[in-house]
Amino acid sequence: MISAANPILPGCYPDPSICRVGDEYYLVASTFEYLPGLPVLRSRDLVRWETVGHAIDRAGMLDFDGIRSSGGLYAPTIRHDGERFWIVCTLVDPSDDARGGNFLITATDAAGPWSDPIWLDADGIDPSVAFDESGRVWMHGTRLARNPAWHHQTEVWVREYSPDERALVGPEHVIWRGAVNGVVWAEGPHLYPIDGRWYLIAAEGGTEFHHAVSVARADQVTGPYEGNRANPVFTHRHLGRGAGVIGAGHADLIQAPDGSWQAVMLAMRASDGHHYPLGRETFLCPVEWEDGWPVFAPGRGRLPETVDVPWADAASPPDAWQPDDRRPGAVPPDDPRWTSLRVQPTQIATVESDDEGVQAWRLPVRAESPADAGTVAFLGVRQQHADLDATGILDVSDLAVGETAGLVVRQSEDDHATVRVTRSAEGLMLSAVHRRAGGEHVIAQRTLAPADTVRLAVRSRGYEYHLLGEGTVLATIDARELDASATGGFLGIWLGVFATSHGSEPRGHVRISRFHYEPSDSQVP
Ligand code: 6LW
Repeated sequence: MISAANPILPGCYPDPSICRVGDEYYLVASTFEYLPGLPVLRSRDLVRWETVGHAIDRAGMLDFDGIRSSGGLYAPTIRHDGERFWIVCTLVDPSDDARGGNFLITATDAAGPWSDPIWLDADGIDPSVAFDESGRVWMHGTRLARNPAWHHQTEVWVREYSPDERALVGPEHVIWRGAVNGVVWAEGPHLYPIDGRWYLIAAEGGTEFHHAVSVARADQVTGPYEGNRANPVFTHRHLGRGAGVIGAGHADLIQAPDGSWQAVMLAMRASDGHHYPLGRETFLCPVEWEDGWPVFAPGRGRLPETVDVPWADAASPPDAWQPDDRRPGAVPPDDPRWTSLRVQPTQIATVESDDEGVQAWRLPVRAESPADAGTVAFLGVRQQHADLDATGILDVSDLAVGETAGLVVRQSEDDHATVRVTRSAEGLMLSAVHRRAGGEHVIAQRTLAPADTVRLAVRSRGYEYHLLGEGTVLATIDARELDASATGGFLGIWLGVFATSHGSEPRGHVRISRFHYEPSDSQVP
C-alpha cells in the first residue's frame, strides 16, 4: 500500500470532476482564461495523474478574445456514456452575458479530439450530466434564482437532453436551492443514479471559507429532493482559520471497481487561514455509505493530509506515466503544463531547435502587455508548490529597442509581478515591477552589461516571491497581495515568460532557451 499526499493535484485545479472507464479514472478542472483549456487527466489509482490532453485545444473552438481574468472556462463535468466521453462546461464573459454560455463536447478518446461545442439553451453555470438506466440524458446546472424572493440566490435545475436533437427538451425542474437556511450559492451540482435512487451532491456557501457540500436524494431524477438532515455533510468552515486547509467543497463522487467510494473536491491550503497563492486545489476524500447516505471522511470529518491507497499496487501506472507535478527541472516546449492566455500557445509562439537540437519556444513580442485582456505574448505554467525556483534563461538578442521580456508571477491583468529586461539604445535595463490593483510600481531597477542572454528567476518561499536577475535578488513581493483572497477572482498563481512592446509596433522576439521549474523540499505552504 502507498500513502499519497493530499491535494492529489496541487496548484490551480479547481472544480474537479471525475469519471471512471474500466480501471481508469479521468478528471477535468476549470482553467478560466488559460489555454489549452480543461486539462484531461488520467489515473489508475486516483493519486498519480497524467495529463493526456486538453478538451479545448484548437484555435477557434471557443472565443476568448478580451475575456478578463477569472472569466473563461468554469467548472466542467466529465462523464462516460459507455461509448463516448462527455464534457459539459460554461464559457463565461463577466462583461458580456451574450457571449458564451453552457456547452457540450464529446470524444471517443479522452485525449481528444473533442468535438466542436454544442451550445445548450440554459443560462447559469456549473452544468453537469447524468445518464439513467434507460439511456435518457439529464442535464443539470446552477443559475440565479428566477423567483425574486430568492434574489441573489441560485437554484439547481434539471432538464432532459436529446442527443438526436442536440438540444434540451421537455420541461425544466428546479430541484434544489441549498440545504441551509439563507444559503448562498447552491452550485456545482452533480446527479447520480445509485441503487434505485437519485442523489444530488451540491456545493454551497461560496467557493471560499464558507464552502460546503450538501446532499439530497429523490426517487425520480426530477425530484422532489429530500435533503440529508446532516447537511451540510462536509465542510471545513467550522474548523476555523487554523485548519490549514480551508474552503473544502464542490465535490464529485466516484465508485472504484471494487465497489468502494471516493470524492474529489476543491480546497485551499492557507497556512495563515486566509491566503492561498496556489489557488483552489484538488483533494481526494474517502466516502462510505450509511443508511442510504454518503458520509464524507467518515469518523474524521476533514480532508486527510495523506490518503492511503491500498489499491495502488494492483493499479501501478505504466512506466511512461509521470505525474506532471513530480517532474522537476526543465519544462520543454512539448510539456503539457504550458499554457497561454486566451489563445493556444501555438498561435503566439513557435518551437525551434538550437544548435544542439534542444527545442525551445520562440515567442514574438506583442504590443499587449500582461496588464491587457487581449492576446498577450505569454507562456506559463501553474505554480504547484509553495517553495520552488522558476528560472528562465532568455535569449533577448532579438528584442528591439523599447521592448521588454521577462518572467511574470501572474494572478490577473491587474495583479502581477514581473522581473524583466528592456532594451535601450545603450543596453539592457533590468527591473522588478509590481502591478497591484491596476497600479504599476517599479520596485528596483539597474542597468545590465550588454548581453544576448539573461537569467531571470522567481524564488517562491512560503508567502514570499523573490525576483532575481542574474542571480541577485532585486525585489521581494508578498504573495498575500497576489492571491485571490486579496485580489478577488478564482485563480491560483501562474509563472511564465512574457514579452511586450508596450503598445508600439512589435518587431522582436524572445527565445526561451530554458525554463526550469524546481520545487524545493518543503512543498506545503
Ligand atoms: C465555479 C462555481 C464557483 O463555477 O466558482 O463560486 C466558479 N463558485 O462553482 C469558478 O470556479
